[in-house]
Amino acid sequence: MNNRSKSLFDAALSVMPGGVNSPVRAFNNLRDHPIYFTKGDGPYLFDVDGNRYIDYVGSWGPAIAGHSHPKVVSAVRTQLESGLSFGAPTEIETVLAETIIKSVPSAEKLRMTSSGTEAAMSAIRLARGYTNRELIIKFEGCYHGHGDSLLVKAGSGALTMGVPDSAGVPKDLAHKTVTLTYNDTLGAIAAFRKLGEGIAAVIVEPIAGNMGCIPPVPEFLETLRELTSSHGALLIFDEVMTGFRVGLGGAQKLFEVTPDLTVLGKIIGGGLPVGAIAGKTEIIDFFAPVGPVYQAGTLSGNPLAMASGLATIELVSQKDFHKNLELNTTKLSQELEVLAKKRGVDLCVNHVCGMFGIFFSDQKRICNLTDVQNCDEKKFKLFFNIMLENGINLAPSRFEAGFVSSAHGENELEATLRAAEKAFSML
Ligand code: KE4
Repeated sequence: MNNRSKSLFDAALSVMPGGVNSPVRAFNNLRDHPIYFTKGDGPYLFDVDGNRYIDYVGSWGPAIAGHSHPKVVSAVRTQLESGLSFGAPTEIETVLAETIIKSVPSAEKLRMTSSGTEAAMSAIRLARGYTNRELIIKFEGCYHGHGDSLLVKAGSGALTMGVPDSAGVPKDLAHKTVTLTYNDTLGAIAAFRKLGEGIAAVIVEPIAGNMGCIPPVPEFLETLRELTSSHGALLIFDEVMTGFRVGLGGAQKLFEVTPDLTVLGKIIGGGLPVGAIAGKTEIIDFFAPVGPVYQAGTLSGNPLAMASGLATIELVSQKDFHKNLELNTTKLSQELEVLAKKRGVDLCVNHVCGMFGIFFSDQKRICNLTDVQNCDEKKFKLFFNIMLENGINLAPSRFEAGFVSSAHGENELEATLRAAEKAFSML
């Protein structure tokens, strides 16, 4: 039972829009109220009614070493003893920057922020300032935080100016963003043929994690790299989700495609507020106070977040960390498909190291937002609720990815598959 979650949500509804501080947490169209958690421990979350769940949200990615990892908690506690925030340079922010730069191929310098949104919107401003151009290309189904230039959907014609994807986004600004179809390599070529010299940057999730989990098709990222290089535009990889998740060097290392700028977040803060824009020195130095592109933040490089991020990156840097994560993510994904098939349920589970996407569909490959929208929403809703009632906490939206941590072991995978078997038999 979740009586206390329900009453807490009722109270929250009177003081916060939708009772939440981020829309996806509201369980909209899924359940009459979200679950309130009080504690995380390794692969588990515990709710206010004392129920335990195997967690595949992982705070949307940061908890890659499991919740409340002792080494992360101890690093934050030590930093805490010295104070929370000084609004001044600290050694630890340089140490984290050096650590990130060592791993991420595109990173020569970086600027810290307090969220992925801030990092993405600052990267857009940087690209526009560096190239002295205004057009941005993004892809439908990719999410780069809620900066105005990135809350834009495709206009009426494929290559026309974007239209706001949220109230409050000025039309004139939305017109400067062109939204294409993810994995549509030919569409990207056509866009550059038509708009080329006006394009400041292409921003893309190299593995899309905001419409389930959708890997790039062969040549998609490579073509974006060629097009941006040959037209004087910048290529920005939004690795807020994939950075340090799919490997130490992120998706850019996995696919051997090096962008000009990389947006980071989540894991590099280990659960505390963080974001970063990394890239070539020549570009990053366009940020104030060196260059003309203004960018700032009271808590940017906050020592607590730096301590948490550094401890987390040290954990993911351990030998075979990502190899083991990949093995478990593959096992879970493949077994889910086998169990679903046995029960006559059409299921496709896309996965890359540490992340997966569940699609109720007979389509063999889910490659873009339209494919995802064509999946069975009713089945997802039923599956999500049966899994929750059986102690498995999945992402509360079919447009979100699931996350496996290093704390998820044989027992947790088996328990998850048993619950899934039960759920498939009830769909
Ligand atoms: P934040 O501003 O939420 O730190 O980061 C925005 C962001 C940027 N880029 C990518 C690829 C992201 O996935 C995100 C945020 N991810 C969502 C989950 N899909 C966060 C969950 C939420 O919005 O509550």
